[in-house]
Amino acid sequence: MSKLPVSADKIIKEFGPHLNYAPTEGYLGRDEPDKVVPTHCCFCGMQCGIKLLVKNNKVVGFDPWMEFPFNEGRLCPKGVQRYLQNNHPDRLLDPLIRVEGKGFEKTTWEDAMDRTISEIKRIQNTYGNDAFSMLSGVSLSNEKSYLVGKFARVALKTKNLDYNGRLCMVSAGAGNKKAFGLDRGSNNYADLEKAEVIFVTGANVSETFPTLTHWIWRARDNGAKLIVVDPRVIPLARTADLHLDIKPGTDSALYGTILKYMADHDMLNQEFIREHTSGFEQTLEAVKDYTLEWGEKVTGIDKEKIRTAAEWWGSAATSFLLHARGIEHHSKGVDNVVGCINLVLATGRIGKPYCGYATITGQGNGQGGREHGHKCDQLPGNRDISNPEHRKYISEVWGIDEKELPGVGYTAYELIEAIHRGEVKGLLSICFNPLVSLPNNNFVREALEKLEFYVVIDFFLNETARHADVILAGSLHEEEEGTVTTAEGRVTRIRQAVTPPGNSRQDTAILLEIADRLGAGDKFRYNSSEDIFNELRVASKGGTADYYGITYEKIEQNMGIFWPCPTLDHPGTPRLWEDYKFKTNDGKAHFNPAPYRDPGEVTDDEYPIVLTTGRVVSQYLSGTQTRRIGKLVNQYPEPLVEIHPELAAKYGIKERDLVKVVTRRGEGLFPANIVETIRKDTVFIPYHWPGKKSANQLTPGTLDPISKIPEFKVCACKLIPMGVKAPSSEEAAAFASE
Ligand SMILES: Nc1nc2c(c(=O)[nH]1)N[C@H]1C(S)=C(S)[C@@H](COP(=O)(O)OP(=O)(O)OC[C@H]3O[C@@H](n4cnc5c(=O)[nH]c(N)nc54)[C@H](O)[C@@H]3O)O[C@H]1N2
Ligand SMILES: Nc1nc2c(c(=O)[nH]1)N[C@H]1C(S)=C(S)[C@@H](COP(=O)(O)OP(=O)(O)OC[C@H]3O[C@@H](n4cnc5c(=O)[nH]c(N)nc54)[C@H](O)[C@@H]3O)O[C@H]1N2
Ligand code: SF4
Ligand SMILES: [Mo]
Repeated sequence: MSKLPVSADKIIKEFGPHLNYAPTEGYLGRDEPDKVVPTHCCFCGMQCGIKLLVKNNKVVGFDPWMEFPFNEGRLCPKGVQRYLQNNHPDRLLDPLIRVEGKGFEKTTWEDAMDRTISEIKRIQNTYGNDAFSMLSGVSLSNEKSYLVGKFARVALKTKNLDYNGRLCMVSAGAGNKKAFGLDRGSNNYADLEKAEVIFVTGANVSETFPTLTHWIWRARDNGAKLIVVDPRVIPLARTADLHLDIKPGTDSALYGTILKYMADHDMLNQEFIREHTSGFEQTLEAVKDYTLEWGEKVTGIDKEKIRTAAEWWGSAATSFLLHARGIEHHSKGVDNVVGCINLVLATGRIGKPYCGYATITGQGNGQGGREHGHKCDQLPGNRDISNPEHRKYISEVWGIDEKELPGVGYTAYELIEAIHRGEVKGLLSICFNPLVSLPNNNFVREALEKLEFYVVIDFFLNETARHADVILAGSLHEEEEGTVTTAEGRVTRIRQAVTPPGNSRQDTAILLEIADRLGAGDKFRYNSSEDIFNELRVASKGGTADYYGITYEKIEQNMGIFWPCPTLDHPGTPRLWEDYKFKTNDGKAHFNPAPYRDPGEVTDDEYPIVLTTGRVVSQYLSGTQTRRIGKLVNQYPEPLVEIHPELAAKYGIKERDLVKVVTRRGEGLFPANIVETIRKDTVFIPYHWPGKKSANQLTPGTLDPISKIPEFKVCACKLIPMGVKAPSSEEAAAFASE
């Protein structure tokens, strides 16, 4: 890294031509930093270790953190740019308030808080407590996630709290609870290293969890066979031994067919099934007609490929199965997850070295954030808000009467529906951008316009916040102490590198002040994040997600501790189920029947093509953070629709032609990206953009009946070629900046 001042040209290149960035002295100088803070990337569930360089209370760069055991210094394109946010010109530095006819104006904290408190009280006094709701997100630390759960129930006294993991982790969570009675990936990734077969389904690992690729490649160097299931030849599939090009929405048929084949060919671990599981007979019965021919017909995968997958999986001595949103974002998300788990249980390859199973957690704290009471039906420790014993325990920890503790509230999309029909009148959102990330967003926009009062806590003005009445300037990952739980289940320390800039405040301080001013201050007396963590430890004690034995000190000494960790002298649990004592009611792992059914919307003459949506490597979620970083924007400036050359030829579509993609809910214009790596009956659009570029204008509000996850991964569409070329990506980038 050069220590000489760099030219403005270079700065502009780094931040992108569309950002009118005035370089700060700290950045230009590249002097020795004042301090180097080892912490974690703020983005995905890998939570790679990174060292932030701080100068004059600003984050000015980074160094790799070689010692952190998971990523050993490696970072992906987002990780190496993440440091550009703390100091970013778009950063919210003051609270904003909507002034009729004028838009947003800066205001004082006192004014913003007065308005917020008086509106919360007005709405709750007029319509009842549940008419004020909260939506939250799991980029937040464990401490903040726990605090939000308590804040909604004890300070706002509302049942209506849900979180963005509802769009992400809930199918996996529900499937894992059904099968194991506990919701965590069963292994740390070190168990990949000597697995003989690695089965990756619905996970674009090289783009979405890039640093995990290394562990899979390490296994391949050791001779592992890699099976990848995806409608696209994703980068990982290019180095796979077998790629199953599945038709979106048909996963449960594939796993059922493989199970049936293994049963017919004596490839089951009968002893494990007999001793340690229940439900096998009914599960096998549900797939009794699933021949290879039937599997091929439903999934579109050549039956010989299905046979090979079943042979490899059925005969391996060690194996690891990984899945992510590709199988979970479905109205059959839970079925797909238990279908995968059935394959793991049928071989008994779990709870042993190099034998693993895991869903790959998406958001930074997607794992921890789904354990501490963020969900509408959940209390800390992954307890159940409708279970009388669980309610009693948590009420005692919180010092309230159990009768005051609200019950189950609406899930995220159902909450939007309740707002739309006028039942819920007020909303506080933190760390969530539902207008971009929820399905059918024309409907979401209508709902937001119906709110009587909407307050947002964020550090950037996201698209949903534009509909707010008050915006409270909150804090970034590196501006508060805390912990997160990585996709592996490892609880690690997030360290504060700088204080929030300008008049922005720590998220925690904002929530605590609102709680205080609503009259609940006595229940929220904390002097530090560690105080909150220590209460979380007690609240989680005895729950399935037990953090009681984890302390800040222990985390620091061990580079993280894997939960469950029930006592102070417990070392933590990197690999679950070594004792085969599952957390279900009968102590056994449960097979669950997952018979095939169609997705919520199937193709027909009017909408003949399958649309699926997802991600690209350089953008993150709704893009609020990554669409502000020039280098990441330049890498993939706008959403393209991926189309196979044969499908494109059928419509006369050429590379970068504008294509109108239409579904029953809306339409959008996207430049064509003609690629041989996608199925001929399917198109793919990444979803990181708002407004007219949003893929979620098109997606349906169909939900999984158990997890209530939206069906982002499959719907029916039609393509209308516009007969004109889209502007070049440079032109588009310049346009986007206007
Ligand atoms: N670059 C980047 N990385 C991220 C994120 C990001 O926004 N950008 N977000 C983070 C978060 S929160 C999450 S949840 C994860 C998501 O990580 P992934 O789940 O890996 O990402 P997606 O692109 O949503 O979907 C994965 C794959 O599913 C495939 N797919 C579509 N339909 C089906 C189907 O019916 N069956 C099967 N088997 N596959 C299908 C798609 O082609 C796609 O390649 O990524 C995390 N990491
Ligand atoms: N079509 C389609 N839609 C999808 C998906 C898909 O695959 N296809 N994937 C879904 C998935 S898996 C997910 S996880 C969701 C994500 O959807 P969202 O959660 O809506 O996406 P984010 O971009 O994370 O929005 C979070 C907001 O929180 C802010 N934020 C981040 N960290 C903090 C913090 O520490 N404090 C505060 N106060 N604010 C913070 C950011 O600035 C941003 O404005 O999208 C879902 N939507
Ligand atoms: S893999 Fe995830 S955590 Fe690691 S650097 Fe990339 S975005 Fe950050
Ligand atoms: Mo996610």
